[in-house]
Amino acid sequence: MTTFHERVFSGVQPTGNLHLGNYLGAITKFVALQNTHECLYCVVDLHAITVAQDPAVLKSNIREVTAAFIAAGIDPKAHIVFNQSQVAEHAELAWIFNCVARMGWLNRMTQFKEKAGKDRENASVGLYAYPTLMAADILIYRATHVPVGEDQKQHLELARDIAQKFNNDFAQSIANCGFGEAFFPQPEPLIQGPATRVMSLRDGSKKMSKSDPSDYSRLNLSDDADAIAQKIRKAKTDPEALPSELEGLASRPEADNLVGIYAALADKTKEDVLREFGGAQFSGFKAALVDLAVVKLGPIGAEMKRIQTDHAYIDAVLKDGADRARIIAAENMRAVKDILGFVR
Ligand code: AQP
Repeated sequence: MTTFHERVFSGVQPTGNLHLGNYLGAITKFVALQNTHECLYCVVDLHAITVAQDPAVLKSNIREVTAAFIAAGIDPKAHIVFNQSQVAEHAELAWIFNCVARMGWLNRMTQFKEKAGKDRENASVGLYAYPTLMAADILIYRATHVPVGEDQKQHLELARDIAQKFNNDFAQSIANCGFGEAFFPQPEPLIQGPATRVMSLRDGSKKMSKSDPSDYSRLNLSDDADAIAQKIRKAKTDPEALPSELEGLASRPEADNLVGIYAALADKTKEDVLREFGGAQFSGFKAALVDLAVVKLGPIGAEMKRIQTDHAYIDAVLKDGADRARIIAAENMRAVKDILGFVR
């Protein structure tokens, strides 16, 4: 068995409206992993252009995500923070993975079906091939661990399938090039805690998402205390009091969602929250949630806005991160070319 150096990679798309789901499902995990792993955190701008983007807005969104990373506690000196388009090897390896992945695998991807909707003929080829680029993002660094929200689980499984097929298809060449039994690791998804799938505040059956037309469906990281309070107060609930046991949330998606959000923000389990609030009416629970959310999110939002205005600083962080990422990516790309038999 080949053993791989443990390395974390993950990304966030610069598509605006960065929200609580992105924060609890991904960014808080990014922050925690810095203590135990070497980490690369990427603003995945090549993924963003799989749907139409206004160039000026895209630039601003790239800086917004970078500012959010730093405001949340990611240290761009100790780890690597960069935007994907500055490291050409992501796209280069993605092409190779397009030739490894099978049409049947991509045809099963539910995110493409959801995002393309009924107008599939008009979706970009990039939207369809999105998961092979995501596999390349991870595997160009031979990353072993990938913190993501639950919605990315299927894409991570595809990345594992691609890694395995590459290792199998080129097994002889991988050994001949001195890499032992496998060149790529099987990247492990890290999907843990009470908020791996934060739901819309307006509809407990829909994921909280950047593209929801209703701003009341999500808490944006840029929301101030008033907006946070208003959105939580207006969040959809049911008429029952909160249960004392987890089973009592089973068919109550909105209640389950708010309890999960509270638990994640308080760094507790849902059981802990229900022990504290079981029997309480939503009015009281929502007031406690507002206080907690304002304390936890308010300072991050304010810091994000402050950092975001300093373009020179952010752009320097991204350039420095890209320069360091490129060193790892270029070395792995050279190895892939040798394995494939390209002349270089
Ligand atoms: N609702 C969510 N709950 C938990 N985690 C979530 N993530 C996204 N939404 C939730 C996680 O955040 C990370 C970055 O996501 P992304 O920027 O790559 O893109 P996304 O999943 O397309 O974001 P949205 O908000 O869902 O956008 P749209 O509206 O375009 O569909 C990922 O780790 C993701 O799992």
